[in-house]
Amino acid sequence: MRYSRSYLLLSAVLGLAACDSNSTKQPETAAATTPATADSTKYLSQPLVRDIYTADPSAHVFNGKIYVYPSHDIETGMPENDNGDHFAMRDYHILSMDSVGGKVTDHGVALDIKDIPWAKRQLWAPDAAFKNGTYYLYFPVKDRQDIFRIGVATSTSPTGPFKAELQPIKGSYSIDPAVFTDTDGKAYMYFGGIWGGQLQRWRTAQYDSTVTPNQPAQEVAIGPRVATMSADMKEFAGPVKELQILGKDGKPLLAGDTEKRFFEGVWMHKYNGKYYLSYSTGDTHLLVYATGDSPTGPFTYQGVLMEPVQGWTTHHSIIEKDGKWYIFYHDTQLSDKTWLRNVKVTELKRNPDGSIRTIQPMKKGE
Ligand code: FUB
Repeated sequence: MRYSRSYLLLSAVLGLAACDSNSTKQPETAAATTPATADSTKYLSQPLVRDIYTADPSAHVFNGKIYVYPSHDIETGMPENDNGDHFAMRDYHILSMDSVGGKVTDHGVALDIKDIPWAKRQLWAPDAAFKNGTYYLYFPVKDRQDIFRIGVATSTSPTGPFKAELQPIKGSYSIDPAVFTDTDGKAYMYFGGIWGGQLQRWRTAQYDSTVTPNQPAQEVAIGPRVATMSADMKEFAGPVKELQILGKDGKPLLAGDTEKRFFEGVWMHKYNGKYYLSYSTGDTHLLVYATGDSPTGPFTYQGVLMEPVQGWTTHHSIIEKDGKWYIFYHDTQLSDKTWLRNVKVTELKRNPDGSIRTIQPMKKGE
């Protein structure tokens, strides 16, 4: 992910020195750091929690209850750069609620980076799954070579604590895992993110750190990856494949089509037998979606799901609860800082043909 503009300058001007990178104290004062000028009425939805900073919400309904698996943003004082080094998260907290709009519980630390034997830094956007009495937490984190890999941890409770496997998932790379279990019981992991998410460095089976983030505009855009999960949900059962996303003209989206092409934060849901692949366009700040007839595509671009939020970009998930559909996402309402985000939820509405109505996360006139 990202990528600075004004914050690079601001950090330099303010001389933001590195503070204790292990500290988890500072974010606990999120509400207190809300900018004095913040006008909560300009946002479509309000933060789900205010005592910690949270981002990248992957929501699931387990046993009739909503669980949200977010990143836990913290202030580490790392200068902002295009690698996303300032997103130096160190643990996960899981949130739960009986219904949207109900009381939200923060269940405390569910997994700490110090308990992942192979991890070096940056616990980014996680996801979760449930199978045969076990809950699985999937997480991207940089290994000792500073290469993002995806790990898995298990628990008998949806809120943890989770115990990490000793090695990352074999053959995994890049960021933003999203695990989707189809109606036939087959599970798939979707993943990937360009720029700081390193996906462009995996053009071949070998990691190549020399590949620059920006792809030539005329090339076919790099696609998100998918792999089927093994029966125990801890490994890939088959090869990792690149997903094809086509324009309405049937041709693959190009790298220069930055308002439509995949950047990061993929999610899959199924509605009326169709597969909806949604993702962030990153540097153009949109959430968009494409549909297909199979969980592995090809997918055809359909349109914008959500207009830009306050903050550099957002990251989302989509669930159904009690006959309604909801989208969880984040913005920077509480801090106005790109690396200190807060998760939110709003209803997702469809047209009779199944197309999704575009959500405007800031109220009109703002
Ligand atoms: O939270 C770190 C990264 O920011 C995520 O992995 C991306 O999707 C973006 O939200």
